[in-house]
Amino acid sequence: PAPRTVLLTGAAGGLGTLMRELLPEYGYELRLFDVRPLDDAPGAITADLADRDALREAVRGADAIVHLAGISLESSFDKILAANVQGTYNLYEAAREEGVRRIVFASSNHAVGFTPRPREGDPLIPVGTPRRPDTFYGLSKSFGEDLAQLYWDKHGLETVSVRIGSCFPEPTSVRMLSVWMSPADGARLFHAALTAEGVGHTVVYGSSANTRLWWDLSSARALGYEPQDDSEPYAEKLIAEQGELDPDNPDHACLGGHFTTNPPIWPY
Ligand code: NAI
Ligand code: 15L
Repeated sequence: PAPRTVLLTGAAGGLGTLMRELLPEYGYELRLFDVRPLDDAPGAITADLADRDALREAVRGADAIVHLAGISLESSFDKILAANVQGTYNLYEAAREEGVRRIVFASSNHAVGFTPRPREGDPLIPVGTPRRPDTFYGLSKSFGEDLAQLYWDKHGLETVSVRIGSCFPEPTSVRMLSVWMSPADGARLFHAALTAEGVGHTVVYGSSANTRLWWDLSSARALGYEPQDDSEPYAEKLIAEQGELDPDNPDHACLGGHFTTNPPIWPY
């Protein structure tokens, strides 16, 4: 049966806020979890991924989990280790103990961020490309994908790892013309990842059907994902403001963009 009750971790974040609005349209009942209190949502669970008892209770009875919680930019190794590595392990262990069948894991393009971006005429980057994290952050997403594979092989817990590009209401940079995932396409992709049969551990890229796409969406489409959006209508304005991506600028050489050179640092 299709999952109904879905635990949404990271519900107070940017993507969590968008998905809280969009996923219920697909019939899901969301259970919200975040270390930041969600004052406008009665029943939301305020807890840290470090709190194993709280996690165990949060996952109990859930049909599936959309795991967005964690540090979403570069930070110190120790902070990434606690939130993204230990925290994701704690979540998988709680899910295994409580018999949850499937997790949709918010991986990131930064797990393969040092992959040179395709130039005109080059093939799109496949999901099987060797992982080349561009930060400790990207390294934690690479770990998450391996953890997901282990829990599938060893325990039969399914995961779709979504290497998200940039999911924001609108693209705001020329790079984002290639990696943008509209929020509506994000919800379409998460819905496909929650409902497709027999996913085992499947890795997909998460973006819209952008004209300037860098990666291969075929494993996402194989789940039933049919992206409806394209960043191209934003191209003229963004290129007029920022110029085309400079092939000689190292900030523009790889999928991960400036994460490869001067990554943004988490504020706390
Ligand atoms: P965000 O930083 O806005 O939200 C993350 C949320 O996780 C925050 O509300 C934070 O309070 C919570 N959180 C952090 N550490 C926690 C902990 N130890 N315990 C419980 N909650 C904790 O990030 P955003 O943009 O919403 O991203 C969500 C997820 O998707 C992240 O895992 C991020 O790495 C991933 N992602 C997002 C992309 C995007 O375009 N928004 C692109 C690629 C990946
Ligand atoms: C990510 O992984 C970040 O969480 C998000 O804030 C964006 O920076 C995105 O990648 C990106 O590559 O644009």
